Amino acid sequence: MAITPPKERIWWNEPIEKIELIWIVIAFLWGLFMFGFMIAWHFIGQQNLNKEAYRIAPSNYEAKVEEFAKKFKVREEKGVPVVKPPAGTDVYLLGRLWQWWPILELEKGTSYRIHISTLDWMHGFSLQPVNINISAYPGYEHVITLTPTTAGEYGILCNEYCGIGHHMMSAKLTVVPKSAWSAPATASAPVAPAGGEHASH
Ligand SMILES: [Cu+2]
Repeated sequence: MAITPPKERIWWNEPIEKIELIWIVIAFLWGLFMFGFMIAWHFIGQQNLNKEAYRIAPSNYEAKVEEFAKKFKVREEKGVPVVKPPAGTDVYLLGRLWQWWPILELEKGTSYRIHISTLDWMHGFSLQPVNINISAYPGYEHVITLTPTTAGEYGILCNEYCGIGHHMMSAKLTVVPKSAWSAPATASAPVAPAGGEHASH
C-alpha cells in the first residue's frame, strides 16, 4: 500500500464520526467512575493505611529506636539486631543512609503500632512482597496500625532514591505464627507479656 496524501487538503476539519463520539463519551464516563471509585476504595477496599504522623527531632527518634532495639533484641544478624517486641506493642523502625534498622520479628494475627521515620533524607518504606508503601521523612514520625495476617519472611526496601547505597537499603521483617511465638526476653530480664503499655508521644 502506497502512502498517498489525503484527498482533501484541509483533512482535519471534518465533522466528528458518530462512533468516535460514542468512544469519547464512554472513556469520559469511565474516567469519572474510576475517580469516584478512588474515593470509595478508601472505605470499602481497606487498602489505605490508617496513618498518624507526629513531629519529632530526627535525633530524638534515633534515640527512641536505639532504646527499643536494645530492650527487645534477641540476637544479631550480620551486626544488625533482630528485635522481637512483646506482641501488640509499639514497634520502631529507622531509615538512614543506607539501611532500614533494625530487623523485626512480629507475631501473626496481632495488631502492632509501627512507627516509621528517618534520620537524614527522605526514604521509602516498601514492604515486599505485599507492596505496602509509605514515604518516610526526617522530622515526622509516622505511625501505622498493622496486623500481619500471613506468617513468613518479608523484605523492607527503600523505594525513594537516596544516593549511592540506595539499592542496598533493605531490612527484614519476620512474621511468626502464634504457636511458634514465645514471649521475648532480653539478656538481663524477662519482659512483660503481650498487652504492655503503649509509648506516649
Ligand atoms: Cu533509598
